[in-house]
Amino acid sequence: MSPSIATTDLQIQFERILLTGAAGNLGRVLTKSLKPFAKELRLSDLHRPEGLENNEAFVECDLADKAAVYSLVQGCDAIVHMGGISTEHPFELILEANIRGVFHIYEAARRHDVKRVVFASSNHVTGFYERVTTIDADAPKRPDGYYGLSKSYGEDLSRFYFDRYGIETACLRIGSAYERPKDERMLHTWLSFADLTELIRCGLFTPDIGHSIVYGASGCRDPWWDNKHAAHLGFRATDSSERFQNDFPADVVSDGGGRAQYFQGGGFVTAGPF
Ligand code: NAI
Ligand code: 15L
Repeated sequence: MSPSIATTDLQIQFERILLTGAAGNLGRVLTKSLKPFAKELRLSDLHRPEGLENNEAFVECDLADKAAVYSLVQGCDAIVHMGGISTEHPFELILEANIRGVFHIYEAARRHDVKRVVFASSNHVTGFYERVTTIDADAPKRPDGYYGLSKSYGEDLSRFYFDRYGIETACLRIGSAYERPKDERMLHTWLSFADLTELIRCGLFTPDIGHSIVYGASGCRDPWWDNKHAAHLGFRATDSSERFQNDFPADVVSDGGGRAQYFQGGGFVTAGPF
């Protein structure tokens, strides 16, 4: 299906956006906040989220099931791919949900002529950089586990689908998207829900993004990530972790200590082996 974007009084909209991972922490937020971006949101997850309104279109689907993903994507003109395992786990589980899963999403996008994807990548693609360094999207990847490796694969896969088939993707290397930071590390990595929504809006509607990689963080005092290569997306954070600064003094170990406190990936760098 070709990307049929219609102009309304409010703003440009897609006909139907697929949101995977709709039952997850971020999916439940985005089910509401992405509504203005499409005439219809098609929601999907392994299980039906609680509290869906009657008119909300939900399709139960395991991302590891190729045929099911093909029919899930049919009729959509953009995809916001949030589904998958979101923390460090044994490789075999990550393989099914994240690696096979993202492949199925892109194959389905190719088959059904979907031309725009926003992919929830992660800061764990570069989790083995030290906290004292500031990196940009051109820094070589240094995944901090199987989970980070799966997101790295998703980024490479989406690059391939752009080069070969012209499917445009915004890869969002999301930091820590929660209502508020939970520890000192998240003063650097926090992404507010409002800024997450804005980042997705930029990923969906900015023309000619090709294949773009952008770190997803709100403002903070000492940023670890420089988004200079993603300036064309026009993302401007409106929130900042600054107001939580006093909640987490720098000299209090609040997120694991040791190697976890040395590297940007925090506790992910020491999770496992399984
Ligand atoms: P979450 O774990 O709450 O939600 C993920 C959803 O994906 C769950 O509802 C789960 O049922 C679904 N899922 C897992 N395996 C599946 C499969 N095989 N088929 C279909 N659905 C499956 O995670 P959260 O926090 O909502 O994150 C959403 C996305 O953003 C994830 O891809 C995560 O890796 C990514 N992300 C999140 C960050 C955060 O701070 N929350 C930071 C960086 C990336
Ligand atoms: C992620 O990629 C995870 O999905 C999320 O659970 C958080 O731990 C986040 O990164 C983080 O780095 O804080």
